[in-house]
This record gives sequence, structure tokens and C-alpha cells, in this order.
Amino acid sequence: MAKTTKIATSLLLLLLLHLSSVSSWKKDEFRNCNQTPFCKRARSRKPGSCSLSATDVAINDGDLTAKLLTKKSGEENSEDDQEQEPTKPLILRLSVYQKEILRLKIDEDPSFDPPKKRFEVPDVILPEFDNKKLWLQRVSTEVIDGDSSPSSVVYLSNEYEAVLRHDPFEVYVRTRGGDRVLSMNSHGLFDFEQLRTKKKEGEDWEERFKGHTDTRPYGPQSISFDVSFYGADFVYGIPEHASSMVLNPTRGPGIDDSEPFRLFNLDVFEYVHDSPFGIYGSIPFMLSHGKDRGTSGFFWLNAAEMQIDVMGSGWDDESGISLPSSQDRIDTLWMSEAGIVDAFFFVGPRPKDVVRQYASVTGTSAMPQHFATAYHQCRWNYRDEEDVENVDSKFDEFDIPYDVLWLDIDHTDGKRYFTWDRMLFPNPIEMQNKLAAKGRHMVTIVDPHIKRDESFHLHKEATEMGYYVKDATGKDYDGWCWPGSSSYPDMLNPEIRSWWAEKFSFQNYRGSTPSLYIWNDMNEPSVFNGPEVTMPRDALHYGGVEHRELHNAYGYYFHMASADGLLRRGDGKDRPFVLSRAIFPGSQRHGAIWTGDNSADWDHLRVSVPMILTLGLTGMSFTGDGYIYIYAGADVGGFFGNPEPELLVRWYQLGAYYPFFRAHAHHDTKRREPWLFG
Ligand code: NBV
Repeated sequence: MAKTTKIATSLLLLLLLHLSSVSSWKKDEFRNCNQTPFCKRARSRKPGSCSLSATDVAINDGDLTAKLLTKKSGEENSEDDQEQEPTKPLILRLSVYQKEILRLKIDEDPSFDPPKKRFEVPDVILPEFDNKKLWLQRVSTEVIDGDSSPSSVVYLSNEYEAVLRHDPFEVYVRTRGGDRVLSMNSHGLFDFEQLRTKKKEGEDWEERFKGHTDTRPYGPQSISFDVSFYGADFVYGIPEHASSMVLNPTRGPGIDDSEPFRLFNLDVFEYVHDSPFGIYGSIPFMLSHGKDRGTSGFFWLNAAEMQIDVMGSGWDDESGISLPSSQDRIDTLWMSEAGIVDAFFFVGPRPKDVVRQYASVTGTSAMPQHFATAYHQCRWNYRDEEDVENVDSKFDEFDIPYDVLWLDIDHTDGKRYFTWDRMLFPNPIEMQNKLAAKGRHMVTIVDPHIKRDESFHLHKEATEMGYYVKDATGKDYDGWCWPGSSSYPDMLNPEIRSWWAEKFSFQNYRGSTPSLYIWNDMNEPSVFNGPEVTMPRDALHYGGVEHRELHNAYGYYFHMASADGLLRRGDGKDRPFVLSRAIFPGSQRHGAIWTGDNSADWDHLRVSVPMILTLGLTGMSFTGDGYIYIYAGADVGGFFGNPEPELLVRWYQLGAYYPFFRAHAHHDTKRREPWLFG
């Protein structure tokens, strides 16, 4: 690299480090709903505006299938004032599974030659889930509420049935007694923007934000719809947000200027507490609970940016829409930038039934390593082997139990992961063995950004094999992160995941021993010079998938590949331990997670409780008859800032009850190992 580039790189890094230590949440760096065209459009749509009806309803391969057609042909699900093509039909598929699960898929009709296949998220649904499908044999019809055409009714269980209302199009689950449990499109807000190809020169679908341009080659492609939970007093779930456990209404009478809950994995410096803003992880699974009905759940498997509104009562008073048994109903609006509808309705009725139903689709928590359930000591950074030895011996001197010592990014040779700084850590094997002799373990960090350095074997291999995510023009995407100019392995591709997993073998990861485990940070992915500190939405992945379609799952695939690496390293006999910051449905199968860069203040201590409990409800848990085990934690002491002794003591008291119990601190903070406070 030229000398001038090196100097510029170092200056920029210094600036970033400085910014990270002095700044607080920079709201303006991130888009709000009004700056996000699909969200703004969906929010401005009026109840009843969906004009779709279901036709050609039939049983195919054990599913109920139908076409969704617009009644007013030629009229459009429009974006801006651009000229539109006439609407093509959508294909709907309703499937029923054991445990009273209803699955609804809606996608473009392939016989109309869409410009490309929309993204369906692979490797999240358990393979065995398919075997739980109940093959529908017959469908009965029923005329509802004076509708002009009949509705189709299918069997879900002895207690529940699912209804596809043809006109107006609506899907719901009800008890055999006729009480609704969950419904979709009851307010007629369903909208599905189909992919397009540019017909005329000058057609401009680009989106701009803070100097970044998203080329949007297929035009707007969002999906939105309303979901209603009946007999519900409260709704919960959809992590990750630093907010209360109960999801408070974001729209409705008396609620001004509120943002929807955002699900978009982002690296947010100093996130604020009590905010619907999206942080590192996204699990689009919501649960409702009410004293009369119990619990139900709705899960949308979709990895694009999502925004979810919880409506306060009276939000649609003007619409003229009245729903049966609307008492104690909670309405929600779900909006996603891309992908397909692949939605699951869970009837409950007990909280643990819903969690089980969700777990039968996405899996249960990985059984953790025994050592990992104990106390972990981390800091950015333990400087060198001597520092490690001192910290370790002080725990013995003061008789404080601890099991794991962590090394952050500065242990590497210039942020080239899987390497060691030879000056600071000349004998990593000996260092780990000394800890292991006392029954202790070590964790090192491995981030997804790979330093673009010709002499770095990982970069060389990834370049030669064509393993990096591509930019919109097809070149290896080059973004800025800790090592400077960096590229990102395309973790959607199973072959690349397998290549990555091999990097954890003792032979490839020089200086690692069987007592060393892994920490995946920055896997949202974080890109310092990218739009909203992440990868551009028009970057390209395996199979021509646009980054916008899979963004929220990138970190999940990275976590999966790393956990697989540890499993292979131990010949399948040693349980992996990999901590991840980014999460998606299914992350519970691959390891632990933590809530990222919190601050050393009382509000962050408080909000860590609902954050971790919410993660427990949405899969980061073991569910059994008597207990829920959540494999998540928050940085004890707070990552940014210096906790006063009282706060630190209280945080340890609380942290002892976090399932994942780790103290951690930013490099600018004062040392705070537990014996330093008297
Ligand atoms: O690797 C450095 C830090 C890490 O200590 C922290 O836990 C992560 O959440 N990392 C973020 C990157 C920079 C944060 C300012």
C-alpha cells in the first residue's frame, strides 16, 4: 500500500476511535420512517385500500393454493408518481403443520416471468419441520358476513381452523367456536410491490441517503400488511430494541411523531434506552397475551429491513371497518423492504405453547458449554500476555470465581483475525495452557471484515476463490472497518461457510488450542463508511441476491459458519461456544448473544432486563416445562463510560442472573476488574 494511503488510513482510524469515545448516538446517521420510502408509503396507506381477491382456490400438494388478483385491473400499488405496469397475480399457499401451526406464503407468479426470483431465506427453518406438514385433503366453504363469494375453511386441529376469505382477501385462524385468534389483512392494508425492469431510459428508482446512492435495479419491492391479535391485552417480542418488554403503541390517537419498531441490524454507537430504533439483531416474531384468550404468536421469516407499528386503540375509527369480536384486539402493521411473505401463525394458547411452536420452526437453543454459563472477564483490550497473567492471578488472590478470559481486536496482527500480535502475544499456546491448567478458557474475537492485504492468506484465498460479497457493479465490495480497506466473505453461500469453518481448525488457526473459543462482533455487518454504517443495499450475494434482501441474516450465517468451525475442530465432540452480536431467527441454535455497546448508567442496567427477557421469549432460550433458559447477556458494568462503584456492584448482582454473564469495557474506560473497588 502506498505510504500516503497508509497515513490517511491511520488518520481516519484515529478519528473514528476518537469519535467512538466521545460521541453519543448520532440519530441523523440513521434513517427514520419518513426517510425510508417503503415505510413512508406503507404508513400513509388507508385501511381498506387493498383490492385483492383470491381466485382459483384449490388443493395442491397438500396445501391450499390460490391466486391473488386485483379487482380494479390497471390500478396500482404505486410508488411516487411513476408510470406503472398492470398488476400481475400473486400466488398464495397455505400449509398446516403439527402443533397447530399455519404457514402462509405469498410470492410473485413465476409464469409471469418476474425479472428474478425473490429471496426466500434458506437454512433457518429446521429441515425436520417439513416432515411435520399435515397434508390437506379437503377444503370446506362458507359464506361469511354477506360476502359475495364464499370463503375456504381448512382444518388446523380439533380446536382450530384456518380461513381464507376470498373477497375481500383475508386470512385468519379461529377456534371451532368461531372466535378469532389471529388475522392478516383484516384492515385491508396488504400491499405487494412486484419487481420491475426499466422500460424507458431515464426511469429513476434510485434512493439517496447521506451521500449514498442505492441503485435499486428492480424498482421498489416492498411488502406490507396488517396483523391482528384477538383477546390480547399486550404484545411482546420483535427484538432487538432497547425498550420495555411490553411493546407500546407507535401509532394512534394521542401518539405523535413516533417511529415504528425498526428491525435492521445496525452497529449503533451508544444506543439510547427506551427507543424503537433498530440495533444489532432482528427477530420478526411477535407474541400477544391477554387474560381471556392467553397467548398467540406471529412470525414473518424475512431478512430485509422491517418496520412494525403497534396501533393504539381507535387508530382506525374513521375507516368504517368493523371486525367481529374486536374486544381486546391489538392491531399491528408489518412492512418489509423486500423478500416474500413467509408467515407463521401460532395459536398458543399458553406462552410456552407459542414458544414451542416457534421453536419447532426455528429450533431450540444450543446446549451451552458448561464453562460458558459461569462468569466471563472481558475488556477491550487485555494488552499482552503479562496483563492476562496478572488479571488471572488476581482472581485467585482475591478468591473471586471466574472461568473465561477474553481478548478483543488488539490481540491480532493488525486486525487480521486468526493471527496474533507477535510482540504482545508471542506464546499464545502457553498462555492458553496456563489458563486451561486451572480449568479456565479463553475467547478471542473474529470479525467478518477481512483486511485487503495481498500478503494476508485469508484475503488472498478469498479473492482468488471469488468468495467476497460483490458491489453493485460486480467487483469485490470494498468497505472500511478496523483493518482499513476490507472485504466481507459471502456467508450466504454454503461453500463459503464451509471454507470459513475450516479456518478454525488447529492447523489453520495457529496458536489456538482446544480451550480457545470464539466471539463474532461487527457482523451486522458493520462498515464504517457504508450507508447507516453497513453494507449498501444493492451489494450482491450468491445467486444474485441483493444485500437488501438478506441484510438481517448476514450475521446469522456468519455465526453459523463460525459455530460449525468449532464443531468440526472438535470432530463434532466438543460443543461450540461462539458469541454473536448480530442475531436472526435460528441464532439460538448457534450460540450465545449479547446486547452490544451499552453505557455505564442506571438506565442501561434497567433496560438490559426487558431486552434479555424479550430475547428469551423469542427463541434465545431453552424451554422446558418448568424453566426458560436464555443464552443472552449484557455487558456488566456498561461498555461506554466509567461506572460508579454502586452501579458496578448492582450490575454484578444483576449480571449473576444473566444467563450469559460477562463484564466488558471500552478501551477508553478506567480499569475495573472487580478487586479494584475495595
Ligand atoms: O472490538 C471492539 C468493540 C468490542 O469491544 C465491543 O464489545 C463491540 O460491541 N467493538 C464493538 C467495536 C467497536 C466499538 C466502539
